[in-house]
Amino acid sequence: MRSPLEFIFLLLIKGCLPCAVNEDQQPLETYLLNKMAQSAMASEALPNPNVLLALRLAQDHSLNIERRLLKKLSKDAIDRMKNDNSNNPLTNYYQLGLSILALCQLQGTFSPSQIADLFSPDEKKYYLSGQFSVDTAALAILAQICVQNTMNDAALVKENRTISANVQWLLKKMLEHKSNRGIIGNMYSTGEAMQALFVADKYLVPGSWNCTQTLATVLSEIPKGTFDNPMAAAQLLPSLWGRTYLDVNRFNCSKDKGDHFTYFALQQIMPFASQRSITVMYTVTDSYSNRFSESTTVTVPESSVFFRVMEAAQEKDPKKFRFTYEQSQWGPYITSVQDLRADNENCIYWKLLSGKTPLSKGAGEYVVSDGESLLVKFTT
Ligand code: B12
Repeated sequence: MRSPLEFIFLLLIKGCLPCAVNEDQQPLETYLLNKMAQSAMASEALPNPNVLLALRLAQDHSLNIERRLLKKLSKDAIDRMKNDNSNNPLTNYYQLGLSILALCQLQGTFSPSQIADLFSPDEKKYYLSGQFSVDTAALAILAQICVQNTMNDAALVKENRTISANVQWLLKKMLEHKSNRGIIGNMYSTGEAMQALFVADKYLVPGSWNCTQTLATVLSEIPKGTFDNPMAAAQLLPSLWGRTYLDVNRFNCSKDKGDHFTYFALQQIMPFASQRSITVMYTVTDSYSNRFSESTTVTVPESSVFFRVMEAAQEKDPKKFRFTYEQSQWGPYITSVQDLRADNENCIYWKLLSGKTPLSKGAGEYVVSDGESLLVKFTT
């Protein structure tokens, strides 16, 4: 028998600190938190629910920033509903996971047996563009564990067993995509994957994941600017505190501070205005129905992003290189080239590549190099 004190101690370790940044690593986390909070306060920024979740899960809170963001989000949701007649169909399993997670956290009604079937092992559900999507698997685990935690009815043995089997399959697949530095999928899926591993730790094969190694690797990327995109920061931060989306309603750790968030405006480092120009090769290809393939070379200032290359090509020859985009939480999402539109429901989209390698960042963030071959490809 454990003493009550021992029990509370274990609960504290398990509930608040499964594997989290230590005092020495705190400046990295503070940098990211400030970067994200700064974006939330920028008047032109799209209000981002992931940012609000991350702020809520932080140990240091600014209730003032949270309140202002919540107000912006509510207004944005109403505006969207007024302007959108498309019913916003769910187009992938990541979104299904997100919706079920929200429903479960808000005590909505759902059928555990349908959820157990919905997330059954099936490669098609968890693959995007021919690649296993660790992000999708992570959300499916978080949603199912949330549902499982609400199932205290003894009659639900079968559903419980199915969910356990689904989660075990997803964990195995996810860990097959772990690099030897501890990255799960890629840099941008690792934060949510860590959350999934935290909540499903009872299903983990002992020794199959070294949390400290993963944490050290993602932390080492922060100074390189890898997570400077506020959405990337928001998806990573909760795992740095050892917390998850399942904690949003129930975290009440004694270390949490009410309104002591030391928000400071980050010094804006103005990028050195380079005089140098670089030349890149740019191609747009419809490899879905093979209607066109056009190439050109464009000259742009050094340190330009992919989007700048697309604009330069469009200016040079709008007939061949005209394109459209939509502003999203991750930045500009390319929706069409030469009027050929991406189709979310059928998973046909404009893919970004450098040579043959798909980019892990969007057009608004990927910095191009001299002599690089850039490709925008219409594909499934
Ligand atoms: C589903 C998905 C896709 C689908 C989207 C269409 C569909 N069928 O729904 C497809 C496969 C087409 C796709 C494409 C790309 N994606 Co994607 N995608 C996702 C995923 C798994 C879920 C997004 C989602 O549904 N969110 C929930 C809904 C409710 O929010 P939403 O804001 O409405 O979501 C929309 C946007 O996120 C947008 N979108 C999807 N991916 C990307 C990527 C970028 C850079 C932008 C600006 C927008 C965008 O499409 C979503 C659906 O409409 C995320 C994972 C994650 N952790 O966020 C990766 C993710 C956002 N994608 C990523 C990337 C890199 C891309 C590509 C740039 C890949 C490439 N080399 O071409 C392209 C975008 C190119 C372009 N045209 O601009 C990265 C972004 C990382 C970063 N730092 O920018 C993520 C985080 C995956 C990862 N771990 O690397 N994606």
